[in-house]
Amino acid sequence: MIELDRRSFLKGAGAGGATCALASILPGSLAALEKEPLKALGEEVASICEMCSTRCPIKARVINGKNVYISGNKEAKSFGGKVCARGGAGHDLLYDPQRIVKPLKRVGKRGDGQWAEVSWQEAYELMADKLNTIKKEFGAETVAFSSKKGSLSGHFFHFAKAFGSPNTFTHGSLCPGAYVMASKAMFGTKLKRDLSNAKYIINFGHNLYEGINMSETRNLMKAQADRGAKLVVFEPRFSIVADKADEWHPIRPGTDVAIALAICHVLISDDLHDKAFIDQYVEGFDEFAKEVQHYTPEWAEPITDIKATDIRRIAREIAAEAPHALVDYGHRATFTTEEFEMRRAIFAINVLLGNIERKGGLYLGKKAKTYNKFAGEKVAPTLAKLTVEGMPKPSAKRIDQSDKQYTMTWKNGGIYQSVLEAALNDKPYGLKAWVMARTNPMQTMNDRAKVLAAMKKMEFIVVCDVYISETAAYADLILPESTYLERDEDVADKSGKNPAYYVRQRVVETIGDTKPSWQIFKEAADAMGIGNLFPWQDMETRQFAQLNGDAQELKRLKEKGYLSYGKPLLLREPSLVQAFVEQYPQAKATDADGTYSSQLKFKTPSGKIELSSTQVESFAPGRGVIRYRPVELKQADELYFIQGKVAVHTNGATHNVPMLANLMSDNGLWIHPVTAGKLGIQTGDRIRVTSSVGSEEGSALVTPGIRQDTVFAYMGFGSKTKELVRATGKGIHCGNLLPDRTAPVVGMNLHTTGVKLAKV
Ligand SMILES: Nc1nc2c(c(=O)[nH]1)N[C@H]1C(S)=C(S)[C@@H](COP(=O)(O)OP(=O)(O)OC[C@H]3O[C@@H](n4cnc5c(=O)[nH]c(N)nc54)[C@H](O)[C@@H]3O)O[C@H]1N2
Ligand SMILES: Nc1nc2c(c(=O)[nH]1)N[C@H]1C(S)=C(S)[C@@H](COP(=O)(O)OP(=O)(O)OC[C@H]3O[C@@H](n4cnc5c(=O)[nH]c(N)nc54)[C@H](O)[C@@H]3O)O[C@H]1N2
Ligand code: SF4
Ligand SMILES: [Mo]
Repeated sequence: MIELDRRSFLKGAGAGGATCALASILPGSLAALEKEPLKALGEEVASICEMCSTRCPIKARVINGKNVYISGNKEAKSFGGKVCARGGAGHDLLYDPQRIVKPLKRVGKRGDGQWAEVSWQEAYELMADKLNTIKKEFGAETVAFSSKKGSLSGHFFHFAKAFGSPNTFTHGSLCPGAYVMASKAMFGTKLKRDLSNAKYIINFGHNLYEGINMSETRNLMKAQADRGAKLVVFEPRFSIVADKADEWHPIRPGTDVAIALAICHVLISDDLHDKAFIDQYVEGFDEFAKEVQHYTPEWAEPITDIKATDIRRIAREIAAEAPHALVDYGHRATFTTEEFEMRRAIFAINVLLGNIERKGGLYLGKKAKTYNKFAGEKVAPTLAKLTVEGMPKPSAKRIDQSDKQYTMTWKNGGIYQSVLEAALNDKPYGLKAWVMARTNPMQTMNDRAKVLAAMKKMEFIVVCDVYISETAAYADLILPESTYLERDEDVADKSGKNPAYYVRQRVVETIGDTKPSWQIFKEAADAMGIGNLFPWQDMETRQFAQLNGDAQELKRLKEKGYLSYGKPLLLREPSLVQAFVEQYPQAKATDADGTYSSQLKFKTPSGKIELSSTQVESFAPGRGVIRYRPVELKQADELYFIQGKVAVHTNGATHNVPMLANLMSDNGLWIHPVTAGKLGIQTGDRIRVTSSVGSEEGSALVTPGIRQDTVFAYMGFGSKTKELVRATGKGIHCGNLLPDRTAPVVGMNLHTTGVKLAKV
C-alpha cells in the first residue's frame, strides 16, 4: 500500500484553497485527506466484487484498520471461494490517494484539469439548473444517459426516465449485444453454458483465462482438469486459453462464421445431427440445411486459413461427445460486421448437437418463479419488482433504433455509439448534454477523436466515477461514487440451474465525501423537482421490499451474502430431473422417459427454437436464414488490429489502481517475427501503428503467437489525460485506432480494423 507523506503533499498542494490546478495532489482526491484507520462494519462482511462487471460474491475483512483482505464467498460454490488478481486488489482502489472523494466542478476550459471542490448540494443544484434549462429549451430527449449495465445502472436509468429522456445507453453495443440478440432471435431468451460438465468444447475467441469470470473460468478449468474435456480454440493469437487447449487454430480475424457454418454442414451431411431433438424443438431446419449445403469445409478453408480436414475432423469429434459437448458463444461480440450471423451460426451447432438443457450443453436460467412452478412449492422467494407510479412516458423517439433492422437491440441499452452522430451531426436530432455513470467512452468507445469532438459539442457533461477517468477529465461536473466496498445495493438475482440471490454490503465506513449512486441520483432528483419518483427511504427499505417484507430471509441473505435454493435442474437431463422429483413430492409429473422434455418451451413466435426465422426476415430482409457474407475488415496492404482483456486489468477502469498499475502499465503490440523482420522491428523497439482514424506510438512484442497478418494489443491502456496519473501515456490507446463502425442488425461497435505498422 502507498504510504502518504502528509508534509510533502501539503507542499504539492501549493496555493491550497478550494481551487487548484493539477499538481502532485489531485483536487478532490483522497490524498488531500488526513489518513484515518479504516472502520470495519463487521468482522467479515459478505458482499460483491466490482473490480469488473462479473460481480463475484466475496467476503471481506478489515485487518488492523489498515487493509481489507478480500476472498471469494464459499457459499457460492461455482466461484470456488476465490477472487482473481483484480478482485484481490480491491483495497488498493478503496485507499488509493488518487481516488476522488469530493464532487468537482470544472473551473477552467473543458479538459484543462482545473477543478474546484464543491459540496454535494452545490453539485445537485448545478445539475438541476443546467439539465432543467436544457429540458425546457430543447426537450428532455436532448440529454443522453449512459452507464455500464449492472448493480448501479437501475437507479441511474430510473433517474433518466424520471427526467423524461428516452436516450439511455448501456455498454451492450460495445460488449455482449450480438450474442444476446442472436440467442433471443433463436431461443427467445439468453442462454447459459454448462462448461464444467462438457466433454468437448469448441471456443471461438472466448478468452476465459484472461477475460476472467470467476465462475465460468473455474468451470472451464474443471472441465479440462477434472473431466479431461477436449478444448479446441479458434483464435488469431496464442491466448492463454489457446495455450491451455488441446488444439489452437490461428483463424483469420472475423471469419469464425465460415467455420461454424462448415461444422453445421458436416453435422448435417454426415447425418450426425440430433434428429429427434430437431423434430421436437426446431423450426426452420429445412431452410437452414439447404443453405449450409454450400458451406463445405473445403469452401471454408481459403476464407479462414483453417484446413478442411481439421474442420471435418473437429465436427465429427464433437458430435461423438454430444449432447455433453458445446460450442462456446463467447462474450465480447465485436469481431466482425457479421456478428449476428456469427453468433447464430455458433448457436446452430449447439442446436444440431441437441445439447439444450443437457449436462455439458446450453441451458435456460431457472429463476425462482419457474423453479417453484416445477417444484409445486415455494422453494425460493421471488424478488418483488419495485415500480413507481407516475413515471413520464417520453414523447420523443430514441436517437438509435429508427431503422427497423435494429428491432432486436435493447429497448433501454441501445446502440451506445449513436450518441456521437447525434451530437456531431444532429442525426436524427442533436444532443445537448451527456450524463454518465461507470462508463469511460473516451477509452472504450471506438474513435477517441470523435468521442472527444462529441463531448466538446455538449453544453453540459456530468460523470459519476471513482477516478477522474479519461472521460471524467472532460466533464463539467464529477460526482464521486463510493467504492463498492463502501456501498449497500439492491438484492440481485444470480440464478443458474437453480435460483440464487446475493447482495452487496458495506465493508467499511465511507472514506471522504462520497455516496453510492442510488443515493446520488435520488438526491439529484430531489434537487430537480422529481424526487416524488424516488419514494424509497434508503437501501434497506428497498431490500426489504424486494424480499416482500421477509425480514428473516433478508437477515439470512446478509449473513451469508449468497443464497442458493434447491438443486440444479436441467429439463432434459434424466439424473437431474430424477433427483429433483425425489426432493419435491409435489413436483410436476415427468414424461415417460423421466425428464421434463415436453415442458421445454421457447419464447419465440413459434414457441420453438428458430433455426430460421420469419420474424428476423421481416426486420432484416435476407437474414431469416443464417448465411455467410464476405466482410472487409482491412485494406490489402494493412494488418488486422485486434484486442483483448488482460488478466490483471479491467477494460479502461483499473489502470490507475496502484497494485495493478505496478503489475502492468504498458501494452506491447504483438507482432509475428516474419512481419517484424520485414520492418526491422525487435521486441522492445518503439513502433507506430496507424489506422484510418488515428495513430499510436508504443512498444513491440515480437512473438510467434500471432498470425503474420495480425497485430494484437491488450485494451484499456494509453490514457491521454493527465489526471489518470499512473496510466497516462503508457501504451497503445486502442479506441484511438478504431473507426466508428457499426454492425448491421445488432448495432455493435466493430473492434477489428486495418492498421499500418512502422518502426519509430
Ligand atoms: N481480467 C479481465 N477479465 C475480464 C475483463 C477485463 O477487462 N479483464 N472484462 C470483462 C468483460 S467486460 C468482458 S466482456 C469479458 C470479455 O471476455 P472475452 O470476450 O472472452 O474477452 P476478450 O479478451 O475481449 O476476448 C476476445 C478474444 O478474442 C480474440 N479475437 C479477436 N478477434 C477475433 C476473431 O475474429 N475471431 C476469434 N476467434 N477470436 C478473436 C482476441 O485475441 C481475444 O483473445 O471479460 C470480463 N472479464
Ligand atoms: N478497443 C476496445 N474497446 C472495447 C473493448 C475492447 O476489447 N477493445 N471492450 C469492450 C467491452 S467488452 C466493454 S464491457 C466496454 C467497457 O467499457 P466501460 O463500460 O467504459 O467500462 P469500464 O472500462 O469497465 O469502466 C468504466 C468506468 O467505471 C469506473 N468505475 C469503476 N468502479 C466504479 C464504481 O463503483 N462506480 C462508478 N460510478 N464508476 C466506477 C472506472 O473508473 C471507469 O472509468 O469496453 C468495450 N470497449
Ligand atoms: S472476475 Fe475478478 S475482478 Fe471480476 S468480479 Fe470476479 S473477482 Fe472481481
Ligand atoms: Mo464487456
